Amino acid sequence: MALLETIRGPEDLRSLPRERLQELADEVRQRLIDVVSRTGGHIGASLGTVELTVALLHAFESPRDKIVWDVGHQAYSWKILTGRNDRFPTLRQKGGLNGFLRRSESEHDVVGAGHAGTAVSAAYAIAVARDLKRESFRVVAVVGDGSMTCGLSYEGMNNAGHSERDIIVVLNDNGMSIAPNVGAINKYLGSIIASPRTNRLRERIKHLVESSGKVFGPGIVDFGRKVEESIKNLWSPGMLFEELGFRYFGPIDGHDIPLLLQTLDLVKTVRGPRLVHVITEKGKGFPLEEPDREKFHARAPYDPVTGELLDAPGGLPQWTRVFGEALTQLAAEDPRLVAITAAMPTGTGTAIFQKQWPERFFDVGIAEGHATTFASGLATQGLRPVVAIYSTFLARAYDCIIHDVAIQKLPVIFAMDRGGMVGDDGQTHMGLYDIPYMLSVPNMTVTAPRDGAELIGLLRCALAHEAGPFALRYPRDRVPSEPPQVRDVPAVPYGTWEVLREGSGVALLAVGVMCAPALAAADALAAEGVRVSVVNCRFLKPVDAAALDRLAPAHRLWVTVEDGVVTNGFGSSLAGLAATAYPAVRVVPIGAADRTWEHATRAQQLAEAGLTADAIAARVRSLLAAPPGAA
Ligand SMILES: Cc1ncc(C[n+]2csc(CCOP(=O)(O)OP(=O)(O)O)c2C)c(N)n1
Repeated sequence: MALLETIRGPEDLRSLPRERLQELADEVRQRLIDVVSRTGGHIGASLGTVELTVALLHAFESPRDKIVWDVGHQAYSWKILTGRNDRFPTLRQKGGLNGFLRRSESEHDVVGAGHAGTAVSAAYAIAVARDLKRESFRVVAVVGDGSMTCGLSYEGMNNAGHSERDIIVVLNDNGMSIAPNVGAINKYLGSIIASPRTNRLRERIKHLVESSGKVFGPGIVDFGRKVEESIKNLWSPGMLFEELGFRYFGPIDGHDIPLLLQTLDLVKTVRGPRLVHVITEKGKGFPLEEPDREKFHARAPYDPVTGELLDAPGGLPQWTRVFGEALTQLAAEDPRLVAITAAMPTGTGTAIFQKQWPERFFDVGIAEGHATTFASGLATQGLRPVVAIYSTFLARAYDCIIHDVAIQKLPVIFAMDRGGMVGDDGQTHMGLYDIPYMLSVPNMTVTAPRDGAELIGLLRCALAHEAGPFALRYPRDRVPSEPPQVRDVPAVPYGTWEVLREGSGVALLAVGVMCAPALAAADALAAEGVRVSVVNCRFLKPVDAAALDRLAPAHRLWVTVEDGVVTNGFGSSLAGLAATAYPAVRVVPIGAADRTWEHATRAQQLAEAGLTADAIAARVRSLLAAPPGAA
C-alpha cells in the first residue's frame, strides 16, 4: 500500500503521473477487499468502480468540480481517495464512516445519497445554481445501469437534456442492479455493447481520442467544435440519450484508466449535456472463483483470501425468508396471488417465490411507484398482488399508494421488510416512518406480526381481506422462534389484538417485535410486585376497540412500544383516540425520537432508542413514580 499511503486527498492523486494510476487502483482494490472482509458492506459495487473513481479524481478537481454519485454504495474507493482512508476500517460501524455518502462526512460528498435515482436531478440542480451564480466548475453525475430503471433518473435527464447547461452523466454499466438488471433499458444497453456497429464506432472514438492528444493546447476550442461535428455525424448507438439531449460517448472499458482519461479529456472539450457510457464488471478482483455477482453486491464479513463468508448462516431464519417461503406456499393455495418486487428479489425473499412461480413474479426494476400502480392495475383484474418493498423505499411510492390503491379500495398487499431500526445501512435506510405514513392512508389496514407464525397468519388474513389494501411490516432481523408449517397456521382474525399477559394499572401495548421486550419488561416488573398487562397490538389500524374497552377500566396508563418514530406513530394515534374515547386513560408512547438515527447494529440502535426490556421497565417505573403533574 506504499503508493496509497501517500494519497491524502485528490490533490496528491492528481499530482501522480498517469502511468502510476493503475498501480494506485490495484492498491485501492486490495484495501477494499481487506477492510470490507472485516466490516461487511457493498463490496461488489465498489470493486467495479475503482478505476473509474481514480480517473474521475484525476480528470476533475473535486471539491471545486462536483462529482455526484447515485446511491453511494459504489463509492468506497471515493472515500478512500478523498481523505478517509484512515477511517475506512470503521465503515458502517457505530461512530464510523457511513456506508453511503453524506455531506457531513466530507466536502467531497456534495450530495448525500443512499436511495437510487437521485444523482441526475441533484447534479443538474448544481449546474443550474452554478450558472445562476455565474460560477465556473464542472458537474458530473455517476449513475449505475440499475438506477437507469428509476423513473427519477429520466425526470432529471428530461429536464437537463435540452437545457444546454454543462453537465456530464457517467453511466456505470455493469449489467447488474442488485440482481441482474431488468427491463427494456437493460436490453437496450446490452444491445449497444454487443452491436458490431458499436465496435466500429468504438474504433472511431479511439481514433478521435488519439488525435485529440495532438491538438490540445491553443487549438482546443476549434478542436472542440470539430469533435462536436464529428460526434453529430457519427451514427450513435446511444440514440436514446441523444434524443434526450445528451451527447453520447462510448461505450468504453471502465477498467482501462488511460482510455477513461482520454475520453474524459475529450468530453471536457465539448459543452452541454453529455453522457459517457462506461462498461464495468461488478465485483472485479473479488477472490471467489466463480463469483455469484448478486451475492457480493453487499456481503457479510468474509475471508479476504478465498472470499468465503466467515459465519456459516445458521440458527433462526430471517423474517425475509419466512415471508418468502410463506408467500410461495400460499400461492399454491390461491392462484390469484402474484408477487412484485422493485429490484430486490433476494432482499425481500421474493426470489424464493420466483423460483417456484416464475410467471407470477414481477421484478419491475428500481421503480417503487410503478410497482405500486402496477399492483393496483392487477388488482382491478381480480388478482391478489403482494408488493414486497423495504419500508424505506416504499416511501417513494406514497402518492401511488394513496391515489392508485387506497382511495380505490383495491386489495393490494404491502409487505414492508426492514421496518424499524435497520442497523448498519444507517439513516438513509431507516424503516422508522412506515407506521406514520401508512396509518394516515385511508382504507389501509396496517399490521405488524410479533413472530413468524403471526406473519403467516396475517398474510392469510390479508389474502382473505378483499375490502382494501393491507400492509404488514417486519424488521431486518431473525424471527424470535422457529415458525410452524404454513399449512398449520390459521388466519389471524381481522382487527384483533392478543392479550399476552394479564395485570392491572399499566398496560404495555406492543407493536410487532416489541412484544418480546415488553413481556421481558413485564417479568422484571412482576419480580418487584408491579403486575402490568401486555397486549400484542398486531393491528395498528383498525385498532381492536373491544380490547381497548376491556382494558380501559382497570388500566389507567397505556404505554405503547413501537420500533418506529414516535411522531404520528401508533402511540400518538392511540393517544388521539383515547383523548375522546377514554379520557381517564393516559397514553405514553415509547419509540424512536424524532431525529436522524446513525448506523450501528440494530441492537445498539434499539438500546439507544430505549426499546429494550430494561429501558421499557425503567420507563414504567419512572412513570409510576412520577404521575402526570408531579414536579
Ligand atoms: C429507491 C431505492 N430502491 C432500492 C434501492 C436498493 N439498491 C441499492 S443499490 C441497488 C442497485 C443499483 O444498481 P446500479 O445503479 O446498477 O449500481 P451497481 O450496484 O450495479 O453498481 C439497489 C436496487 C435503493 N438504494 N434505492
